Formats: sequence, C-alpha cells, structure tokens
Amino acid sequence: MTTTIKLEEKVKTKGQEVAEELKIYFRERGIYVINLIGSPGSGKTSLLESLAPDLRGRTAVIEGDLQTDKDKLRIERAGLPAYQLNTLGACHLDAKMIRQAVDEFSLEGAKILFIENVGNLVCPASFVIGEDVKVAVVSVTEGDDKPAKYPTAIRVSSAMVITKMDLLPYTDCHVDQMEADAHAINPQMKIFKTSMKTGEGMKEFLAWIEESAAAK
Ligand SMILES: Nc1nc2c(ncn2[C@@H]2O[C@H](COP(=O)(O)OP(=O)(O)O)[C@@H](O)[C@H]2O)c(=O)[nH]1
Ligand SMILES: [Mg+2]
Repeated sequence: MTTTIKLEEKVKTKGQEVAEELKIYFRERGIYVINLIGSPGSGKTSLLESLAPDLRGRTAVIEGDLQTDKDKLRIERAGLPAYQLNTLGACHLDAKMIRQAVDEFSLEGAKILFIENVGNLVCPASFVIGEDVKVAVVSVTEGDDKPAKYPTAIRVSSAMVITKMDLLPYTDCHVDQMEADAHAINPQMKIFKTSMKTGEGMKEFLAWIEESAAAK
C-alpha cells in the first residue's frame, strides 16, 4: 500500500516537471497554448475548423485521440498544421506526450498552439500539459447539468465555450442554468455561446483568444 502511494507520487512529480519544462519551452518561443477539454462530440474539432481561417499562418494544433488521425486530417483540410497523438486507450494527454509531439512537430511561426485533448470531461481536467489555459467545450445537446456535474473541469478552465447554439430550440437545455452553475464554481470564467453553423459567438471567442495570447 505504502509503496503504491510513493510510486504514484513519483510519477505525478515527473509529469509536473515535464509540464514545467514545456511551459518554459513555449514561453521562450512566445507560443500561447490552449488545452481544449470536453466530451466526445462536443464540437472541439469543429471549433478549431471554424477558427482556422482567422488563425492560419500563426497557429498549430496537436490532436489527442485514442485511435485514428481523423481529427488531424480535418484540421489540415481547414488549413492549419496538425500533429496526431494516439493514446491507445489512455483517457487524457500527459506532458510527456506533448513533449514527444513538440520534438517531432515543427512549431515554426506558431504563436498559438491548440491541444485538443482526448474527449471526456473528467481525466483531462486533472493534468497540466504545459498549457497557459484550459478551455472547456460543452454543447447544448449534452444537457444543461454538465457544468454542475463536472465541477473540476469548470474550476480549472479559464473559459467555457457552449457549442451548437443553433440546436437549442430542439433541446430542453437551459443555457442560463449552465452559465449560473459554471459561475458558481468559477466566478471568473469567461463564457461564449457559439454555433459553427451560424457563426454565433465566434467573433467574441476569437477576440478573447487574441487578447489572452497578446497578454502572455
Ligand atoms: N448543429 C451543429 N453541429 C455541430 C456544431 N459543432 C459541431 N457540430 C457537430 O457535432 C459533431 C461532433 O463535432 P466534433 O467537432 O467532431 O466534436 P469533438 O469530438 O468534440 O471534436 C459533428 O457532427 C459536428 O458537425 C454546431 O455548432 N452546430
Ligand atoms: Mg475532435
């Protein structure tokens, strides 16, 4: 029992060390890093596809998934350089995986790096991977109880992007409730209500990204 606890502590410390090294690596190169967390299908890749025309030439993407390079290919088709990490079962990215990615993937010219984490609202919330901020992505189709039910993800995220607002009329989702629950957990949290179909909220989210990156 004691041995197990010691081992876990050691592994955690190593991961945190690598995350700190990555933070220095990104700071030295002036790269602002956003760790996108959210359920499978919440709209993380779609969000990046929508931002791509405005961020082209100064943005790179690391994609995290259990299997396949489907998201990497989508991002490349949208015009951004992308690198795929396959965790082969692991439920989140860790700092060592990001170090491997930056060793192999040229970030030349990138001022913003998005890391799309493995789809779930639990494990990715508990790991730092060298990012400046986490952004939680939650869609209206998941139900308005998700911010309250996944408080860690909300607490550690600087912003929440509510996606699929165009589908709101077809759901029972109360967006006001989502916002109130999120702000009860994290009063500073920025909240953006967006739709990839109508473009709603995208200008505001883009402006926040630009301001946050410029302030680094
Ligand atoms: N109607 C609608 N569908 C969306 C929106 N954003 C994403 N989707 C759809 O939701 C599904 C999952 O999106 P994806 O970006 O792959 O989610 P991810 O798993 O979080 O990366 C896809 O079929 C998208 O077309 C949106 O704003 N409105
Ligand atoms: Mg995706």
